Amino acid sequence: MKIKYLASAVALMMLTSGSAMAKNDLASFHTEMGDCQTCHVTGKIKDIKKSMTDSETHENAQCQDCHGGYADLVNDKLEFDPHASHLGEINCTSCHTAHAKPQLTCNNCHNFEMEMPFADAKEKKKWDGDWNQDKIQKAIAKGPVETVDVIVVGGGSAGFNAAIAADMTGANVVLFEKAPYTGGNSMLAAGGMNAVGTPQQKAKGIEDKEEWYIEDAMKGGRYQNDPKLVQILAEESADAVKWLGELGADMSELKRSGGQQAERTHAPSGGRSVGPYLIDTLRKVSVDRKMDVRVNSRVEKLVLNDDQSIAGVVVHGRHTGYNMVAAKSVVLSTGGYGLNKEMVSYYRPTMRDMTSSNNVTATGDGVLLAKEIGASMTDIDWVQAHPTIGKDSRILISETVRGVGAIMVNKDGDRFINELTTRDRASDAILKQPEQFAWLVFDEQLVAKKEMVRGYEHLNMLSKANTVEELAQITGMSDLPNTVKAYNDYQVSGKDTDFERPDMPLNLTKAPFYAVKVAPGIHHTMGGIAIDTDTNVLNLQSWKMEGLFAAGEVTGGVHGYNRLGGNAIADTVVFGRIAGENAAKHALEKK
Ligand code: MEZ
Repeated sequence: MKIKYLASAVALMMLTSGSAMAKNDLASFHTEMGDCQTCHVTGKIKDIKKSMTDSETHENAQCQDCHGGYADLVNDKLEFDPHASHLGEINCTSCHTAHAKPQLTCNNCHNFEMEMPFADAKEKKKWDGDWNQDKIQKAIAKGPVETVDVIVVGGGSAGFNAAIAADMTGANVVLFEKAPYTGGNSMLAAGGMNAVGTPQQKAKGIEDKEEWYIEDAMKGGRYQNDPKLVQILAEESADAVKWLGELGADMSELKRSGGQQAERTHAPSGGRSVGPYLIDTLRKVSVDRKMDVRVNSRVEKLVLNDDQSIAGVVVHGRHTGYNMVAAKSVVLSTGGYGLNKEMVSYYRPTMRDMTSSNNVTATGDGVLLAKEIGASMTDIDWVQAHPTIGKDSRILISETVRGVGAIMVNKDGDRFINELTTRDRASDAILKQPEQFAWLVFDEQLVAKKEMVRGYEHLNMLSKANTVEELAQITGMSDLPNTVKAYNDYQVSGKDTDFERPDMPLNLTKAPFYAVKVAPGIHHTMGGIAIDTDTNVLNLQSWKMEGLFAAGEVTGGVHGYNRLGGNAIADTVVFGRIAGENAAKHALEKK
């Protein structure tokens, strides 16, 4: 599929003029219109160097000044608007980079052809993989250039929740994000957030209990979870939904994820994906509270005092270089290592060649930083394959598609498992099917309930037909008509005698009918840094490392060997908040 993206009336003219087309980087394009001052504070190189922030704050404000905000960039020539996708309101220079290749392009994850303007700059000095030990040591020797109370490393949901909680506790906080945009893996989360005992459950008359939440998470994790962490997850989950509500997030929809006894996966209304929605809400809160959030800022070292307490970090800014920033507390919230090939090969060699639904940021930085200073790891080798990643793609087909009613069948159109089983079991079952893939099949009733399915359609991932027979013919699933008939009968009787699926909210009767081809791919790294119930990072002797906290996917213990759908966002919000509050209290006590 080709997506025509045209920025604005001015950019449209420039883009279609021959000379501008040849200059597919913002710098050469804009120098034709004026001098460097068009984008930078002054036109003089030495002043530009001094004035550049790592977040390219002035430069991005200039883009908006001339072109307007994202809403002004919507163009009727677009098949769909990439600005309204899961990226949310991120810096223009995240994707359209001035002097060097952008870090983030849609083609990193999507496998359709995408024409994106100003995305083809020359590869200049590589910032991405450049961790320079000499420069780190020089920055430490020079001493801190700044002092704050709390440093949060990583700007996904755990990081934002920690930073906001620390800010509300009265600490002076800086959040460093290595990517040119915040959001991390969380911004790709689709399904929702598990919580028990919420007003949302009460309003729908859903019976649920903390004991059931704990039982489900422990059973799903093959009883390898840390029960104390799971108890906190369950006990604090309703308050976490309330806190998100107070921050402006509507989590009013409810559904059931695999391995759960009740509908407890909370999501925004209208069937929208939870991740981009939540991250946009948290970003706005950080802006309203005037918090210090810096992108293009990669923490490359945790610095300790002689007594082994936290002294601060060395951060590598894309423009400002290597600097030490002092703080009494550091929160690690860098996410998992699902996209670090070396780490996956080392810890889970059997998954080395699997696709992954993860954001390009999921490279395990926090684990590496913490290990280097002697932190202990829990279940570090447990990696989750999500059963339904779009086949030959990196796009997650949310588990909630099954939760809302889709059936899962093999290449011949036969069901082979209870669709609402846990992810490990579903993935294993798919890998035992002929050609190791499956189809999710559903009808128009489901599409009407789940807005996110329209996104899959835009991405040309769906096969679509007016009858089940026609769908069977175009996909080669010869047994599908019989399977659908049997399933519809089970749905009416409320008893699935083939696979004992516990919940069948929809039948498949309303045209058009759809199918999407899926296969397992790396989704979540369950193991990571060992923490206690206050989110203190533990060392190899299980002593807490003073001033160092961690939350979210970078930690281990919460999910055991297998995470249930909806427990990742719950983990990031519950433990992100705890980490932020405790980090702030610790720093303020030590002041
Ligand atoms: O928690 C998750 O990973 C989740 C619900 C994913 C999904 O399939 O939507």
